[in-house]
Amino acid sequence: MIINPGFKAKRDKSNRLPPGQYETTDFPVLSLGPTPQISKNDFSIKFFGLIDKEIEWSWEDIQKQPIVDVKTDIHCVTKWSKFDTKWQGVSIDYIIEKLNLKPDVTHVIAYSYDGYTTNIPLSDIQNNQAWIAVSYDNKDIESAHGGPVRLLVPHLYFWKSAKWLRGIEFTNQDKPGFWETRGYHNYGDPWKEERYSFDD
Ligand SMILES: Nc1nc2c(c(=O)[nH]1)N[C@H]1C(S)=C(S)[C@@H](COP(=O)(O)O)O[C@H]1N2
Ligand SMILES: [Mo]
Repeated sequence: MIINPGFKAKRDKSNRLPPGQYETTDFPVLSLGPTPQISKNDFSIKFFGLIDKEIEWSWEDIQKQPIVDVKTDIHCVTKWSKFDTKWQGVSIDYIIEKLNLKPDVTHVIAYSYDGYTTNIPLSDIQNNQAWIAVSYDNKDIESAHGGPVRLLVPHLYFWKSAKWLRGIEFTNQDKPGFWETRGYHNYGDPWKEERYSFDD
């Protein structure tokens, strides 16, 4: 039997480090520009696209949704990995249940307050793989790390986890985002080292 090495490593707790990564214990900040300051009062997030009815939540609305704890390793394409980061957030599964997606949805596009976008296949944000994070270690997410609300998709390189999230579109078209149109890999699996588009 041939075992995919990435698959094996993912399940082997003694090897949590994807190829080419090193472990860091601090939390580096990686942003393409200045940190936008979005107050909780001004914040809202919209879910739109190929769905029955759009949902728009204020910060207060999000607090009324089921918020779960997520403990996960994260992997940045610049080669740092951080183990056991602790977030609190709303599962995308829960949001998808409410939205009633059209059957032709294949991708989601995350939109951020700084103009950043990123594309993710629908199947990668389903089944307990992605969250709308509202706090980090039970404290507000620092602005530099994407507060008030960021996307968390930890099984892909961290550039897919859009900071300062303001919307998620459900679409039947793949729309490569900020980094994906600038040479980063379209999918970004850390276990396969899908860093740049020539890593195919
Ligand atoms: N809106 C937005 N989201 C973003 C970015 C950004 O510049 N803008 N940078 C991405 C990149 S390249 C990485 S590695 C992570 C970094 O998150 P951190 O600053 O909390 O470590 O956020 C991702 N999300
Ligand atoms: Mo990154």
